[in-house]
Amino acid sequence: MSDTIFGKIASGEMSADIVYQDDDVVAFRDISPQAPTHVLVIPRKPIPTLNDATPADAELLGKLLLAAAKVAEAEGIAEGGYRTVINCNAGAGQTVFHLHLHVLGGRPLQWPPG
Ligand code: IU
Repeated sequence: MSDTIFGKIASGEMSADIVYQDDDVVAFRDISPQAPTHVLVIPRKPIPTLNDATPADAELLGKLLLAAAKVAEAEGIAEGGYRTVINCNAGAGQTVFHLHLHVLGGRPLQWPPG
């Protein structure tokens, strides 16, 4: 499988504005923010889409969510409200095929999303 730009960010080969990282996940600011806070949380493991996650990834998927909550707290948006989004495949707008969780907040968010 060819490496994506997010794989290169995870390995340190490419720079990003990293706000949190540990052994399993990396969180960095989106280069084209759609809200005052827009952070992407990725697993270091290169899973292309949510469809490619397996039961063996269950703990890792939980870690993505826990990291998102940690980022929200650090960004000061935990109490005001924030949204987590995983776009799965092109029809949902996925453009980078390395699983990533968007963390968006800092402004009122509409529902449903477009
Ligand atoms: P999507 O769920 O695949 O649509 O989200 C990809 C996001 O990755 C999108 O919001 C881009 O702005 C963002 N991004 C980035 O932060 N840095 C990059 O080098 C690239 C895309 I390429």
